[in-house]
Amino acid sequence: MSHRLLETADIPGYLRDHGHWDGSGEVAVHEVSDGNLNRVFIATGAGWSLAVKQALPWVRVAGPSWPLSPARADAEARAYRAVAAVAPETIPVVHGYDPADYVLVMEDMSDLRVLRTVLNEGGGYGGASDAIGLFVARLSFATSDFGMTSAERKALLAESVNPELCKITEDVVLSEPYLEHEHNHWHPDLADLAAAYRADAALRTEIAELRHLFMSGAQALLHGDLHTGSIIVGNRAGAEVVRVFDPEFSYVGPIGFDLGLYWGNLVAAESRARVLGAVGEHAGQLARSWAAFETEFRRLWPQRADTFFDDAYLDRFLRRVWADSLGFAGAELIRRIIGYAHLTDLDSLPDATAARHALLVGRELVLRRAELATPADVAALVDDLAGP
Ligand code: SR1
Ligand code: MG
Repeated sequence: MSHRLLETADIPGYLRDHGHWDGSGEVAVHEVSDGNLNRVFIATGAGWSLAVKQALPWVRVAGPSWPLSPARADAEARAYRAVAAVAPETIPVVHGYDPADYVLVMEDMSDLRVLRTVLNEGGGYGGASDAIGLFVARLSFATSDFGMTSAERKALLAESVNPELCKITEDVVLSEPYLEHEHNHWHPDLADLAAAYRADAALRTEIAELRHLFMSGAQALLHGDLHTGSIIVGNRAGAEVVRVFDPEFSYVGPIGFDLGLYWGNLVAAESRARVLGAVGEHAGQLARSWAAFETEFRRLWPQRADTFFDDAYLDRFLRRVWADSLGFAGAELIRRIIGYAHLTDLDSLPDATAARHALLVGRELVLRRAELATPADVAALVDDLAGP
């Protein structure tokens, strides 16, 4: 049975009927849907405001021709619960989840700004990279075989499957850009690279490995779509605020997928900044997010549930996470330039110079992820491909 789809006029009644508003005074509602999949409304009353997010039975930007189960909202609610247990300051306050109509009622964050928008306008990262490193470390450690008993982990695996959203990623991120597919599109000046990448056997094999890792590498609960459009930043009462939102792609997968998506988006922002004559912060931000992640993961390590995993294994595990992250960063860059869902960072520029740079960096990150050992190595690669 299909669920009730909310329109702007339905929101006050919905909030009253579900105990989020006592029915007194006026309520103003406006729609702020921005992401590819869902609808979001902001309801404002006297002295209060709330965000109402509903999953549609299709991909919002494509419409009913691309059906998609609204059960993705269950995955989002589950992810918020998992993060709330270990890093509540990194996510919005969730006031309630209604599984019958796939509605999340959350803290209104419209006083904050999406990190991608801030960067596109020439702003800086503030403490976003430290917060992202901490977010990934806390969530991934707590939901890994290090942070849970074997039995708890099996239960987590069983309850966290998110097949339709995973299939979207397997398709639009980790295969379609390397095939002829109607979803793909690119700037005409990049037709040479799009064709070359489709014909590149070495690249395809490496992407196949990353795709298989995404499908089978059940290391920890992920956000699953941790790009700079899933991060909101600002200042409240004189304190910096960074919040991660939109975890509807959450499932148990390889930790490097979350870090990698963030890193790919750092590179895209860097490519944009350079063509606009600004100094990008990519290198420092990648180093900061990795340091925050590694420091927190190592801090938590003595709490591991299974001490057969020794310190030498931790070193090896983190090296793998590093290399996986670089590979996924490269795949994210490539799909955002020649695949289905593009980035305003690059598409809003007058030509394809920045996109070409990011596309070239993407390929090298995928192919050379095992040999790029440090953030400085990645910074050198980004510099080298920018030309003189
Ligand atoms: C059809 S969804 C395309 C993209 O939008 C989401 O934000 C994810 O990044 C997904 O890959
Ligand atoms: Mg999203």
